[in-house]
Formats: sequence, structure tokens, C-alpha cells
Amino acid sequence: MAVTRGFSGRRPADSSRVPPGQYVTRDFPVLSAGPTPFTRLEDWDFTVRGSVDSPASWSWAEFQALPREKFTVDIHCVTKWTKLDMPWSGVSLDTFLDAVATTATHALAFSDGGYTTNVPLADLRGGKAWIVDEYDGKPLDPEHGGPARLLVPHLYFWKSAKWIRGLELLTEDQPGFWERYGYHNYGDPWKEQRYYGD
Ligand SMILES: Nc1nc2c(c(=O)[nH]1)N[C@H]1C(S)=C(S)[C@@H](COP(=O)(O)O)O[C@H]1N2
Ligand SMILES: [Mo]
Repeated sequence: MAVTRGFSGRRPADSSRVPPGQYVTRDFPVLSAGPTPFTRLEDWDFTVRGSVDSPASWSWAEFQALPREKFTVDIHCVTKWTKLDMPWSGVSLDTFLDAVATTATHALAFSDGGYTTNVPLADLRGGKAWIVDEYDGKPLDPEHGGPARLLVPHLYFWKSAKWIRGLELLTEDQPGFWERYGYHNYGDPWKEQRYYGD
């Protein structure tokens, strides 16, 4: 018998794409710990600093000139929504990390407004993470992190720092904003690493 699937609200989970404890939504919720900061593009840059031979920085114009990738990924938020097939455009983190010499093992992403989040460097390399400035063919909405945000789709969405301005490379792990407030240090949605101790 045919079953009509609803196209709004909670849809049946495709278990191969939806991690445990998550539900699929068509919305794109906004989750910010503070007000949306506003930075003029002429004042914006992206910096890789910390444990590096010498820091590297890209202005907005230089960032725009970097090789760009368009890709579609599923996003999983610790508040239990999963949004499938999200189309983004941006620059692979490999492009930025290849510009510095480092023996660092971790990165602390930092953002306008003071938000930080930590990610092992291995999770930012190998085509697994990007700095994105477009969603669904349009410039990234300020409330979703525009002009540019980190995107690390294989980890819970709090690792995808909005309004990103750079990475501090570290030889020892250091927790970021939510990690200090009890979120899991790593945040693998497939292992339900939501909170400290999970
Ligand atoms: N700078 C900054 N980045 C952030 C946050 C934040 O409060 N500030 N919230 C995080 C959390 S908890 C989530 S779930 C996602 C939400 O992104 P969205 O508002 O685009 O859905 O952004 C993450 N990145
Ligand atoms: Mo979140």
C-alpha cells in the first residue's frame, strides 16, 4: 500500500543518512549565542596564526580569488535537527592550511563576536572542511554566519563557527566556547557525542 510522506515537519528518517537521535527538518534554524556581528568586507580577513612558521592572512578579495568548490552535504545539529542536501560554496581548508608550515595538532577557530570552537587539524584537512560564503547560490545570510563561516559537516554544527576570522593552530588541544560549557570535545554525530562524557 502506498504511504504518502509529508513534506513538512518531521519526515521518516533515512537511517543511512540520519544519525541516531536526530530528526530531519526542512527549516534552517538560527542558533547563535549572541547578537549577529557586522564586519565590513573591506575590514574582513581570514588569518591562520599560532603555532606556524609565519602567520598567513587573506583579505576578502584574496579569499574570493582562491579556488572554489561547490558541494552538497547533510548537516547535523546537537539540538537534534538534521538538514539533508544543503548546497554550499566556499574554499577548502586545505587551501589555507597548505599556506603555512606547522607541527600543530589542533585548531581553535575564532570569530567576530568572540565565539571559538576547537577541531583536530586532521578533521580540517583532506577535503572535509571549508570556509563557505554562499548557501543555496546566494551570499551567506548574516544570521547564518555571513560573510563567511567554517563548515565541518562531519561534526555537530556547533563546530561550524559562524563569522569566522581565522584559526589559531595549537600543539595541544584547547576547548572552545561550547566545549567549556559541557558540550563534547569532538562532537561526532554518528557516535552521539553531544555532551561531555558521551
Ligand atoms: N560565531 C558563532 N558560531 C556559531 C554559533 C555561535 O553562537 N556563534 N553557534 C553554533 C551552533 S551551537 C550551531 S548549532 C550553529 C548554528 O548555525 P545556524 O544558525 O546557521 O543554523 O552555528 C554554530 N556556530
Ligand atoms: Mo548548536
